[in-house]
Amino acid sequence: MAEAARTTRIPLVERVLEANDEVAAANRAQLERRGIFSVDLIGAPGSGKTALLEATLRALRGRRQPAVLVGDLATRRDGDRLARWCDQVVQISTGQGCHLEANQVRDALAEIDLDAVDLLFIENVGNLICPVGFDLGQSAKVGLFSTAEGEDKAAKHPYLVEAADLILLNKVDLLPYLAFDRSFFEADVRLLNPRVPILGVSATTGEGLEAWLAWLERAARSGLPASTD
Ligand SMILES: Nc1nc2c(ncn2[C@@H]2O[C@H](COP(=O)(O)OP(=O)(O)OP(=O)(O)O)[C@@H](O)[C@H]2O)c(=O)[nH]1
Ligand SMILES: [Mg+2]
Ligand SMILES: [Zn+2]
Repeated sequence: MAEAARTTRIPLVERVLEANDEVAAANRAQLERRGIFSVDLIGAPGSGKTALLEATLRALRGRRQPAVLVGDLATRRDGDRLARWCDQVVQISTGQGCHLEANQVRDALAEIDLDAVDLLFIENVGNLICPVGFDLGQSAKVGLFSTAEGEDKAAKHPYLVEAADLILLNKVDLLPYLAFDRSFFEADVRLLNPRVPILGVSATTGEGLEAWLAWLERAARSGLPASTD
């Protein structure tokens, strides 16, 4: 009995991921055809994804034509915050869903005037685990950690660190008040992903923002190898 249950369940999960991958590939093709560089921003609840995007959008005014998709289980609060800095924001309500899926991104892209966009940010649902497994069609995955979560969170979330094209450590302004050893955090990241850039930032004070913006510009210009995992 147990054996039969196992053999029926595994193919079903695989089919879900395969279907997601097909839609993600179509999203990627659509974005690449238009030359739109896209970032899937993945981080824990409260790590500062929206705050970082607010600061980023503010800095990019007049320099770029961004759009933002933001996923949340409930409320439009993040969408409302981001809409202060960007004309094209779509809030995706996931209900009980703890990650974004490619079909939600496809539907949200249909709400956007893509002719007026050259950079797309996707704020994933606050969660360090399953968003990693769902390709959305993004050009790059950015893993956002914050000092307030503790220095062990990279080691405890290896799949995000391995898949990330960039690791951001937010809330560095809080370091003087926390028992957070930045060298421990960075050593854990290095073990999992030896070449990934690690940038310390503060969405609140703006520290490190220029380095993050420079990474974005470089990645958008060179077109990072599209991340598909
Ligand atoms: N001190 C400090 N606080 C920050 C920083 N970035 C964000 N915060 C605060 O952290 C809290 C959470 O920030 P959000 O931007 O809402 O975090 P989020 O990751 O978007 O959260 P969810 O969307 O709910 O997963 C807010 O109170 C922010 O003001 C930072 O760099 N330094
Ligand atoms: Mg948010
Ligand atoms: Zn999930």
